[in-house]
Amino acid sequence: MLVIDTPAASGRMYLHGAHVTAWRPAGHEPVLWMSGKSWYETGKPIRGGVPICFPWFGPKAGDASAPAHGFARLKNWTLADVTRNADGAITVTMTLYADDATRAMWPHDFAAMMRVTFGPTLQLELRIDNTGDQPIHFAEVLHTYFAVSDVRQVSVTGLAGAMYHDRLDPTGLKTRGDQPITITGETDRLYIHTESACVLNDPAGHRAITIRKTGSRSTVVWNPWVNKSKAMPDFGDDEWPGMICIETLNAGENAVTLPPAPGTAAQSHTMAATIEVKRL
Ligand code: TA6
Repeated sequence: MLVIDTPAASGRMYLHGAHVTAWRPAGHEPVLWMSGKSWYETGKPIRGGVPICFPWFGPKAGDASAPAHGFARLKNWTLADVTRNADGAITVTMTLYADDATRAMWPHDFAAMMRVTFGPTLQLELRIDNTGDQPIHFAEVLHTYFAVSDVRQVSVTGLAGAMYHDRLDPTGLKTRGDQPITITGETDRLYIHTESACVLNDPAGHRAITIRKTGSRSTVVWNPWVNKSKAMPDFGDDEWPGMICIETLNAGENAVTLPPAPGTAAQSHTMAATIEVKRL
């Protein structure tokens, strides 16, 4: 685990899953949520912060034995670089390459790079290179958990008019109305064809969190509420009011197809999110 502690911000990032588990810009309360029941074990995902889901999202189609949300968050990544920037922010780069274990689950060669800048904003960048000789098709998720005062009092703007899959009511695509999203029960929606920034308004927490993104055409909004929380052993039964996931991703209709580039520099795709906190 890397511990970042500078006048600009503090943070934590594990080699396990290249998993950011904390970010606290100067003058603010912690921005990312972590479960008090999280596992920190080989082969298990950390619960909270910014899990990286790759190369699939949710269960793997046709393989119930495969880990949910892919293998990236379960692998030990390699620390490639740590840099202090002119503004005092710290940039950490970690890498992951295909190996026999990943190829057994997903028969492709790839190089993944996760670059995170801990400063007055949190900058998350996931780059995937196709280092093989076949096209690759994948989903990728920065599955970010945000700490809120009370999820029943927050609202999310930025997704007005967006189409979405409602995991709780898979009767087909729905379209978001113009009203801000509020959470009144278990919520699990994949918004597609949207590049919009989202704003998480937390008036009781006296702050608004803005999530801007590039290279991402999908957004997920998730809160497990009561029953799903009880069903997750690494999620406290009474923790759900304190969190909401607003995830930056490419999945479903927006999954990525990356052609090979034999003999030249690999074809690559980069998805990035920048998180900023404003006091209300
Ligand atoms: O992104 C929302 C979601 O797909 C939910 O359906 C829920 O499964 C959540 O991810 C957490 O998944 P995990 O495998 O980390 O428990």
